[in-house]
Amino acid sequence: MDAPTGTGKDDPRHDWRAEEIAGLFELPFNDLLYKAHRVFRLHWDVNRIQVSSLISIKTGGCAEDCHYCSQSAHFDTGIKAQKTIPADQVIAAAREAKADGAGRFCMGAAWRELKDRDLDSVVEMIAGVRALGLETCMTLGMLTAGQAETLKEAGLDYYNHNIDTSEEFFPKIVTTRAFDERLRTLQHVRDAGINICSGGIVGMGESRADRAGMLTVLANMSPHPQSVPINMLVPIEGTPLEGAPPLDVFEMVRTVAAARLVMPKSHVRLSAGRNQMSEEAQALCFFAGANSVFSGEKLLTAANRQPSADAALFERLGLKAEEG
Ligand code: SAM
Ligand code: DTB
Ligand code: SF4
Repeated sequence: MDAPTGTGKDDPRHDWRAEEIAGLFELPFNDLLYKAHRVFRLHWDVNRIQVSSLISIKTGGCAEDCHYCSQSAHFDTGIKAQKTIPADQVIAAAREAKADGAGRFCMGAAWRELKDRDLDSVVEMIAGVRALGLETCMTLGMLTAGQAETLKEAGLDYYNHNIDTSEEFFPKIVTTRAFDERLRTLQHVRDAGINICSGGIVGMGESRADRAGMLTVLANMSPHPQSVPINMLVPIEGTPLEGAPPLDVFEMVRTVAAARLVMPKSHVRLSAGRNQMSEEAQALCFFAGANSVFSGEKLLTAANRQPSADAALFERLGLKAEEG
């Protein structure tokens, strides 16, 4: 029996019920992967992968208490607060990332919200990175409607703002802001005409219902987020989640497959946690519908895969990087 999974080529659904998505997670693994891969093939060249490079433009000292994060000022993780990196250094890093094959350059700051005093330098970064022929992405915390418009005018292609988990589980993970505030910033980004990058984290002790709930919120956005990062928790010493029990990797694969099924035309990014995953598990994620990764030795503060290891893996799997 074929459940309605939004397979219409030109008409993705935005009316998912959480129970329907929870039902996808309950399918036998092979059935779920088969369904997801079929939808993947309908919409994408399954041998192409979008490659984003990540830089932390402002590290540490963040006012929020996200229980997974090395950069929160609330926890003693050994990450010291640093100043914002000057725009010319950020642009130089982007030039290197482009030479290494990245198509998109994602700039992240450990801010609760963007402050107007930082707007000029952020705008300079967007213009400089764009001039290199890279797609631009920023993740700077909460934005006002006016700030989102300014970023759009500067030429920002994507804004990353994750909902992280289900609305129900969210208060167990972050207490310094509300789930609704995340949605409000995403609305400002959407209204400004910037592409949305929004996803979450698995492996924080959430239930399947929470993973399904997170995907329900994302899949009922209209349009769907153009980019959906699925992060596997990288446990950070000193954070409340340092000892979170490791998630069965097949649950990560299932989350990627379900994301592919409910958001057929979005890039689904296999994000943080690749360094902790086997190459076989990553290949399963690529089969299930993941068609984007972060490249480079470092994420924001945590280690990522060696670029040479990624190049070898992509070669063995016949995956080619998308042009930026
Ligand atoms: N401060 C901004 C914000 O929170 O929107 C931007 C940077 S924040 C580090 C970007 C995202 O990275 C978070 O929303 C979370 O989903 C992910 N992330 C952070 N730390 C992580 C970890 N230890 N493991 C997995 N994902 C993580
Ligand atoms: C996203 O979803 N994952 C990236 C990016 N958006 C900004 C960040 C991952 C951070 C992993 C932990 C670290 O490096 O501190
Ligand atoms: Fe701050 Fe973002 Fe880390 Fe939360 S995830 S503590 S908002 S840097």
